[in-house]
Amino acid sequence: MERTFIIVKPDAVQRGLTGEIIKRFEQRGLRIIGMKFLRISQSLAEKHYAVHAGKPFFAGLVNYITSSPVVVIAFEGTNAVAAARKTIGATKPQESEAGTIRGDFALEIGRNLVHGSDSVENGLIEIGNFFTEAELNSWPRNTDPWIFE
Ligand code: DAT
Ligand code: MG
Repeated sequence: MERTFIIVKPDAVQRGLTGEIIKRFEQRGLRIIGMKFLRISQSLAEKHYAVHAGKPFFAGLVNYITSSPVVVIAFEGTNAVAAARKTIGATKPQESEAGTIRGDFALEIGRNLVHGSDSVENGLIEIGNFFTEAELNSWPRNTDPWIFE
């Protein structure tokens, strides 16, 4: 079962979109296996976005993601990484399709509401950065046979 890591970013929490965003992944069929509400530290933000270190937008990105609390979620499901990315929409909200989270609720790249892992490998690394093994529960959901073939 594939895993992916989601951040409901500060703008989404501030705008009261936390429930709306979690709902979209849940109704897609992804199974929550870990979730918490926290303020991301400077060092954790720099670790999470290490691939973007040195880019012109890096400082602003770290500043944004640490600016107020977020909700972090680990999800499980078939093709969880690609499914979540599709549900999130393109990085630049002006290119995000209507019906995606960013296409429905965002206008600017620096306020794009949600993070989703871009590969299975990175998903596992990101989950490991935010959760201990004890905080993750891969549980049998009663609806699983109606979502996973
Ligand atoms: P995504 O969040 O869709 O995975 P990404 O990993 O390429 O996108 O970049 C991480 C975040 O960094 C993205 O959500 C917004 C910001 N970002 C990316 N490219 C940017 C750019 N050219 N200008 C400003 N912010 C950018
Ligand atoms: Mg990314």
